Amino acid sequence: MLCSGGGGDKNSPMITLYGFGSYFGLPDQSPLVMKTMVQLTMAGLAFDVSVTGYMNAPKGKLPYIRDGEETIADSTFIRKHIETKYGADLDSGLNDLQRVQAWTIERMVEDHLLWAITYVRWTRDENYAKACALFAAFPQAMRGSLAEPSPKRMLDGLQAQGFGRHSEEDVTELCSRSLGALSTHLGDKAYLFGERPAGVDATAFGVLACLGTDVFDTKLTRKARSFANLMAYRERMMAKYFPEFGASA
Ligand SMILES: N[C@@H](CCC(=O)N[C@@H](CS)C(=O)NCC(=O)O)C(=O)O
Repeated sequence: MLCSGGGGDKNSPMITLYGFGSYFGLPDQSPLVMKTMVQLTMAGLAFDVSVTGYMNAPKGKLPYIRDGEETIADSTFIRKHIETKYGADLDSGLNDLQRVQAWTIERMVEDHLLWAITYVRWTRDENYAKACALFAAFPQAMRGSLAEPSPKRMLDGLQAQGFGRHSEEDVTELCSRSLGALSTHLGDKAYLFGERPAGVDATAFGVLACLGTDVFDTKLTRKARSFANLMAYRERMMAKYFPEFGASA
């Protein structure tokens, strides 16, 4: 798939973004791959998406990108790369305090709320089969040892992070605090820091896109979908960056 950044044509499409692919009505099943898709687009960079890179992921996870001779793993380092190499400041409209706030929000979303997605997909009996179907649907190039051990790795990750030790009620309560903080911060603004999206909007969108799909229906996802301004924001970001996925994703 060739994606053209909204800002135009700063480079030839020499960047390849390695993702999982489109599942569950989303541009990619991974919030962090979607984050990077949005950030590349914000930077005006054209890119190809490949779903064949998982087995070669330098840090064992996606996303990573190949930019000419360089390989950069991890969504935060990818952002640093595109800002450094292409001079694109994704927080250009933000003052110093807002930049700090944006980083704080990003950590809350990425290092806390994001785990709710893993929890919802891999610990709920009613969702586990759907999540496993994801691996079954992976292209041959992404299979190998991946299809079997990954669910276990998700559960091990949840144990290490902590959500795996809590009841669904407790995880929902913890995530409600972060969703509430995000919702209050957003208020009635179009994006987290005003009328223009900043880098952190890509992160928040990726996670809300996943929590907002009705493919995985749990107490936690219903809670997430109850934040009307966050869901409207999710739709706004989807329409802006992935119009082909429309309002129903
Ligand atoms: N800190 C990394 C985290 C990447 C990450 O957790 N990727 C997940 C998908 S959202 C993954 O590849 N999971 C598959 C696995 O662990 O096997 C980043 O920001 O890129």
